[in-house]
Amino acid sequence: MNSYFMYQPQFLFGVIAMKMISVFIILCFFMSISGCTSYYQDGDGVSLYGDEVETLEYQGVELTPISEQRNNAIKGTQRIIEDTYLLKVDGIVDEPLDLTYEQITSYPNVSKLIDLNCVEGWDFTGKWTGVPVSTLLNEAGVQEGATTVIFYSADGYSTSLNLDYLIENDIILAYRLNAVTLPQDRGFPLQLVAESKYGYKWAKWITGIEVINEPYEGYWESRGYSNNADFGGPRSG
Ligand SMILES: Nc1nc2c(c(=O)[nH]1)N[C@H]1C(S)=C(S)[C@@H](COP(=O)(O)O)O[C@H]1N2
Ligand SMILES: [Mo]
Repeated sequence: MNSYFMYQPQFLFGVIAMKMISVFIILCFFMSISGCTSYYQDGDGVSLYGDEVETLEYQGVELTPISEQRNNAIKGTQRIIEDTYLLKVDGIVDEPLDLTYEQITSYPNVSKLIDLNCVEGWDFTGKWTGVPVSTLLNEAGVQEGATTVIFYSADGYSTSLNLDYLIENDIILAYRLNAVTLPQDRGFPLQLVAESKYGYKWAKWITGIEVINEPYEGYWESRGYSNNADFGGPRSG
């Protein structure tokens, strides 16, 4: 190549084009290895979930990352819109309630380290944060003779628990899991943290709470699963 050719416009144009292509390739490389994804984990026991930071340790115990938690709903993920959501609390109460997401998340909250144990044999450990069921029941005013509370879900699922169990164990309706907003596929806006009960008592996408004075069989309970559902106890009956 002679020096005359090197100063021709075609040659200079070619060199500039080559440089631009290299810069583009280098940029693509750095974007692909940087945090330009909605979820990642690092070595510090935290990870990003959307724009929130997921906690992977609580009270000295390792939590199961949400991405590794199992999920098996009868009709798949329900999509509940926060702005129009209302939680009904009714039945034998003095004053039925319709609570917005904002109201529910404004009550004093409680955090707990609890395992969910599905009756099928899998489990995971989470940090659950939410409002005690008793807070909402006190607001509504439970009447004399009430024994049972039914939880209704957006997918037609339902389950029930004894009023005494809910009060004595300070059972919560969780709206945060591992410190992030309960994800849509995990039951947004609320999942019942029915500690020491099989997973089928952990209603997700809860839209209604009804207080009654007789036993009630929910979705799986009316299909042969134990209505008591104590973890470790009989699965059927
Ligand atoms: N609304 C609703 N809630 C539900 C279910 C369901 O199908 N629909 N499945 C239950 C069962 S059988 C289990 S084991 C747990 C699983 O909860 P997870 O998604 O937090 O793992 O949700 C429970 N809550
Ligand atoms: Mo389950």
